[in-house]
Amino acid sequence: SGSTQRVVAGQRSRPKLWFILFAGTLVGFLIFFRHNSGDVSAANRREAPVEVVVENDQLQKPVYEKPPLDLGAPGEMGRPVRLNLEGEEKRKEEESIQVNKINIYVSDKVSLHRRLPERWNPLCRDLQYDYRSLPTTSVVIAFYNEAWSTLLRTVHSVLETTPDILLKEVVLVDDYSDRAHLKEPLEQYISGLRKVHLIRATKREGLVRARLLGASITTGDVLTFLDCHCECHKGWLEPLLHRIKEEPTAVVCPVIDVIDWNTFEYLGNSGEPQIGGFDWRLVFTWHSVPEYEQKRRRSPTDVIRSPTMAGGLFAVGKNYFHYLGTYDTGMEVWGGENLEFSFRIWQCGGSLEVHPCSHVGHVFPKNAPYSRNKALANSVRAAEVWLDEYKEVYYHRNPHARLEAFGDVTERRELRKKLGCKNFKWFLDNVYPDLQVPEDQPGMFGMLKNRGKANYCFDYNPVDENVVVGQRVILYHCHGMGQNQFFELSMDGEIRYNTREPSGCVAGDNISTYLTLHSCRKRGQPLPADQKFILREDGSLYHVASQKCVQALDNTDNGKPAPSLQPCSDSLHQKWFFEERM
Ligand code: LR7
Ligand code: MN
Repeated sequence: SGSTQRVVAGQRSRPKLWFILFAGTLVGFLIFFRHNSGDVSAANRREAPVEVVVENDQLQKPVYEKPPLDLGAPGEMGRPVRLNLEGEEKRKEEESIQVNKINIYVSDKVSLHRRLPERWNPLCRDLQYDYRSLPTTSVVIAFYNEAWSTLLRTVHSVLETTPDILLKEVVLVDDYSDRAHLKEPLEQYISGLRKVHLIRATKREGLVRARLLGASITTGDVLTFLDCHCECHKGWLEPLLHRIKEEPTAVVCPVIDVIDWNTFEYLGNSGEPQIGGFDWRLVFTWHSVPEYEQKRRRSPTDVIRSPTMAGGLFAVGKNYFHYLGTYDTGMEVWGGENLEFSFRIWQCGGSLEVHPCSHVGHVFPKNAPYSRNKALANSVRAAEVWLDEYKEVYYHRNPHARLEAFGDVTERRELRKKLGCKNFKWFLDNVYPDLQVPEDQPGMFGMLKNRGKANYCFDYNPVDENVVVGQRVILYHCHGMGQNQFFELSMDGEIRYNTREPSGCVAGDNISTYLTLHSCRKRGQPLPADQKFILREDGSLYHVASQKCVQALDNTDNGKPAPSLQPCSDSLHQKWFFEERM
């Protein structure tokens, strides 16, 4: 900072203003425009190019400056707030958690203008931007029944970290909330904030249509979406806009840091960020950056390609967003749209990236604050449009999904055709080669059932949901719901647990006799000897390395029935078969 740049004023090219019309569904809402008519016309006036020297510092000025730093204030610089409450105050705190699934009692104590600890790679500090040539953006924030302080901290953090010259407006979209503070008081409050608009849905639209409603009144070149409980770092926006200017078909996400729902501590670090993936239930997953991607990048400040996005925080060129078909408006409330959009971006010729120099914090609530039961139908829509033959792999692991009414996806399939998008196999091979692709050969997947111990199945129930490998495979009453009882025998002889990601493979050893889930080999690697099994004609499941057979055992060391490696015999307890059934 402090550098002086020579820039040519008035040279910036601006696309025409877009006002996108959504036929039918989204009519009749109220729009509150504040203080913007002057801005818009001024921005469109074209002056003859004159070479001027402008202090870059001046161009970096945010819409609002933060108030003076008070280091003693609760939560300042992202520090945790720990209150030892009793009696009435404790009760209030608990109630706020009950209602919001976030500790709003604590959030209310934290300044709406607090500063955050630096979290980007220090090399990011050296990146220079020509502010006049960057595209402008509109920030769209949809909310449903959000608490006051988390919502307004989001708004203030945008206004206080975003250079005025880059921000056209912040559009808040009220997705038909029913809380009183979001009515008149919110209108009152934002009427005092330059560049902030509020638009209300007249029925619950869900986050997809709510975001589109917000996008429809934006005037910036780039759309930047945020959740309504975020905090942006100084410098978060420039890398996103710069990348989109450089590559208009890139959709770029910030690094998403965690804000603790209970203490409002700002977590996250300046190391390599994580990227997005998914498992075969179409659940979003986080991954470390794969080696091939690290090799492709030339600097720690280069973007990181990501197969998928979490969904809430990203920037996309407005024209490109429309070219790609915005969102699937048949998706309701929450879920699925992030993977659908990710597949679409990649398969239709764009790229999805995380910029390591853009950091935004997000409050992950204690648990879901509202019903998310539309997520299944949304995921089925995504699968039906983008997965081709791999949708069977999804359905095998989510038998219930087949019964879900997902509506009509004809238009989305036509969009795919019109854009000439690539198939899902291309996506798996080229964008997400680390994902284990199940084979699902007939008769070789589903519940792995024992013939002797009737109605008992292979089951993997890790204590820690996040650690997919490392623990013992057990036997449990067959429940037929897929999930923990879904296994697959690959052509090479691995018993794979690939419902979740990363996948696990069953391994046996001579010492313990029990079976454990280990990491599967990487693509192209040889099969570890202890992971090879053969399901023989007679139903015996032969472990090649130990030359033993898998037997259903009741009297195990911990009393829980489990498969165990025993000398091969004719016992029905050594006979197994796969069953695919709900
Ligand atoms: O009906 C609704 N109407 C809304 O306007 C439901 C939600 N919303 C709003 C909501 O107020 C919020 O601003 O939409 C936004 C997202 O909803 P959240 O915050 O309840 O979702 P989430 O953070 O739990 O979920 C993540 O996945 C969602 C899948 O549909 C969305 O893509 C969210 O934007 C996304 N959030 C992020 O990517 C932030 C990082 C979390 C992760 C992983
Ligand atoms: Mn969220």
